[in-house]
Amino acid sequence: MKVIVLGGDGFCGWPTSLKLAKEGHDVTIVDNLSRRAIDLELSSGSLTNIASIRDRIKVANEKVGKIDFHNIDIAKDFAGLRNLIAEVKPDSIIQFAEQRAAPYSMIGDTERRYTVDNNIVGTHNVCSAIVEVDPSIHLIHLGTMGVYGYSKEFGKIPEGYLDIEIKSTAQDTQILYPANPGSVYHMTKCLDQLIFQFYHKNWGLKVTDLHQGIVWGVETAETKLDPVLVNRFDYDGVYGTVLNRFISQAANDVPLTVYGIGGQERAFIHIADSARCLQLAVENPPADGERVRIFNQVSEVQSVKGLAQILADQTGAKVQFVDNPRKELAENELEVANDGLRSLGFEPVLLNTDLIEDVKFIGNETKHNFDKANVLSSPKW
Ligand code: NAD
Ligand code: USQ
Repeated sequence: MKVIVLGGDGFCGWPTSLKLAKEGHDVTIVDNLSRRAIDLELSSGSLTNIASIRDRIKVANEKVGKIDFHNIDIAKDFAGLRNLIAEVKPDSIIQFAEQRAAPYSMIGDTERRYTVDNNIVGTHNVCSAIVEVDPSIHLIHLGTMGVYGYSKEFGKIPEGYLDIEIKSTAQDTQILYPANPGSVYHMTKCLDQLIFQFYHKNWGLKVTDLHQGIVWGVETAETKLDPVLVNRFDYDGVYGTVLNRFISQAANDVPLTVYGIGGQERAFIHIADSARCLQLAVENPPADGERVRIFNQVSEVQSVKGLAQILADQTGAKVQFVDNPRKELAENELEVANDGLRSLGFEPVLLNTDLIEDVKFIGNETKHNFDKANVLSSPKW
């Protein structure tokens, strides 16, 4: 199949592009390299030494499969995006290209507006370009578990739609799960959902929205094929996500930074599983006329202090409880359905398996890039 991967130079997009190419799909990456620019802006960066996009593409074509690259800002260059879609004629488009860090979106006015402008306009441009060029193209969007808020208020979190009873008519129905974002970034993912509902209702746009949990790990079978293909790995207080931060901290003898009392439960998925789920979504599009399809792309639920304990047990790392810079529940219970992707063949890799390997890899390969000043760099909100 032909697949356009928007945001294909990023942490999830790069290994997904490699995986799809390895499986024989014809991949076109679109990226404006804004994430690399933010590395410079924040004076932090990937712990792994990521190659230039030019070198990545060259080696990927030699060792993995067919991958092409176009530098387009999908939020600012609508014509460029539309023309590329018309030229490539993809079966699917994967939309990773959004500003994805909650802390970054909460730094201040500039970052709040950038996150909204970039994410909402970019995602809307993709929908609009698809209906201009060919409404049968399957759009696969990366949403987030954060659209639901992380509570058990309505029981186990379903896949996008909540069963409800309307009291006045005693009617049973389903509604889009009530949005409950915890940051401007998460709010943009809630707004994306409304764009998809309308484009589906009016033009029959075929959409799969994947509400992904926190992605952890760094390497996949394909990124390991050559050092130039290595994936990025964020560890700082703005872009680093909790388990990867703990892995980098354990590898560098820094106490694990549990925010608050660590009672926050979140859903997790390994980077190789994330790429595998994208492959499943590409190869199994929704049926004609099916409503916006929503899957929870998660493997398991863990609490933050539980994760810290697993790493402490495996590596001897110390744990420190620091003031939580975020406005969020100090503790919550979370239970999440993931039947949709499982029904397509997803068999999750659970935590313990790769954890120690990742600590070793990060410890051996990246110590020279680890800067302690970037560990507690989150903004407060
Ligand atoms: P990332 O920042 O590493 O990658 C995003 C890529 O998109 C970057 O390469 C960036 O340069 C590009 N991009 C951003 N705006 C663009 C624009 N306007 N035009 C073209 N390219 C643009 O992020 P990631 O971790 O790979 O996340 C990818 C997607 O998955 C995001 O939408 C994110 O919300 C979602 N997601 C990520 C995680 C996670 O834990 N990393 C979890 C759940 C969901
Ligand atoms: N946390 C710590 N210590 C740290 C870092 C974080 O205790 O050093 C806590 C946070 O307070 C939070 C939890 O860990 O309770 C998760 O934080 P995170 O930074 O790992 O994840 P989050 O900000 O939610 O965002 C990440 C991705 C985002 C994606 C989201 C999926 O950056 O793109 O949408 O995970 S989810 O969390 O399921 O909504």
